[in-house]
Amino acid sequence: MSGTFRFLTAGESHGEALTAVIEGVPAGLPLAEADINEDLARRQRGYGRGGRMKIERDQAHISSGLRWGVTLGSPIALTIQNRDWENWKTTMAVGEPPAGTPPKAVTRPRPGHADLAGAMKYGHRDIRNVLERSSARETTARVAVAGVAKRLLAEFGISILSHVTEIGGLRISALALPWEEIRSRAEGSEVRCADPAAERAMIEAIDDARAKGDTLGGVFEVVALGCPVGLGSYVHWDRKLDGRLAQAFCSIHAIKGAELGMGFEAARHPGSQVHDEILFDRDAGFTRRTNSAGGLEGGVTNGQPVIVRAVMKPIATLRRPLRSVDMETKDAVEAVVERSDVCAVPAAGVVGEAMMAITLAQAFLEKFGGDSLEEIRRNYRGYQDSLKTW
Ligand code: EPS
Repeated sequence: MSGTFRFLTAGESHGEALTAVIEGVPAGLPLAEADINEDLARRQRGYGRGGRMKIERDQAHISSGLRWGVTLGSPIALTIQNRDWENWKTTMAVGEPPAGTPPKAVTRPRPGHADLAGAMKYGHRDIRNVLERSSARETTARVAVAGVAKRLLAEFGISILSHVTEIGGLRISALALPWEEIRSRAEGSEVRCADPAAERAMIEAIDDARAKGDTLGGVFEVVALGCPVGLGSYVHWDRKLDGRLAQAFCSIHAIKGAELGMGFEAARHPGSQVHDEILFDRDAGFTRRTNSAGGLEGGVTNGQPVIVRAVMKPIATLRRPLRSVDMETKDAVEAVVERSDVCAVPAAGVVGEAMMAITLAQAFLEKFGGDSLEEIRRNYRGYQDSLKTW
């Protein structure tokens, strides 16, 4: 929420709509709802999703901060309707409780979900009051916000891609491919995986988990191309960009860890095999032989692609539920079964792109910020020119 590009989201999973307000978008940025809607559609796809995605057709409606397709510098408000709301109007009414017998309270918490801790924290006797907001449906609003961040970054040649590297313990082989090839393969894959052999195995594993009433997690990788040197800082813990990215990724639902560049693998090699040797070329300037650092040294971007991988745990709603305890009766029971996905790792990759875009847009505006796109462009150009004579 902090930083130069700030946003808040609101909305329950089966409420009327998701809403976001974004503050800090410069004036003069061309922006259309279509810039946002493409990523909303990408987030809805992916083999392993459940029935809900057949109902929703997520589309952002922008209601402020734009005039004639260009940002004004004022807050941008956007809304995404929940089509499923039609089926939940009574259960999720914001006004008076429904007449007659109310919908039964949810009292059987799911292990791995926010259900029990959330209910105890907020004093809710009906877990529905927790699960509606803790649902990953909220990521729809984040992806919409990131559509604006991505639009801004694109003005400066920064683009973001993602691909799935592991589902249910099945990993891709090493891919010695250009990033653009990985991007286009992932976009053409039902599990957003660039390795066709692994893709087939992942799809089988998802089918198998579905048949068993189980769920699967995995790992996705997000890569930002075209970042200038110097986003983030080494001078304070809360300005280090690697720390900020880790926080942003771990804030995504069901994410249990994030690694940067070589990540945990760096622990298994000596320094001589980990650090990226520095080269100089008259035309290209400073370059690196490798990118184990994932584009970040000392919490600062170094001009290489910024690479983050995140691990998503298997979804907590199991069709063959785990044991739990009824919050009211304290009886041993099976956890509640809500309609859900078998595997949402492909979708989580798109959400990862969103958190990368938002975090980079914040860092970008801290370094080059101005009230208008033109002002930012001047700041950016001046800095880039200064580096040429470095
Ligand atoms: C979710 C449960 C499912 C998922 C949902 C996340 O929703 P429902 O209970 O309506 O079937 O589909 O994800 C989304 C709605 C979405 O847009 O990603 C949960 O409990 O977290």
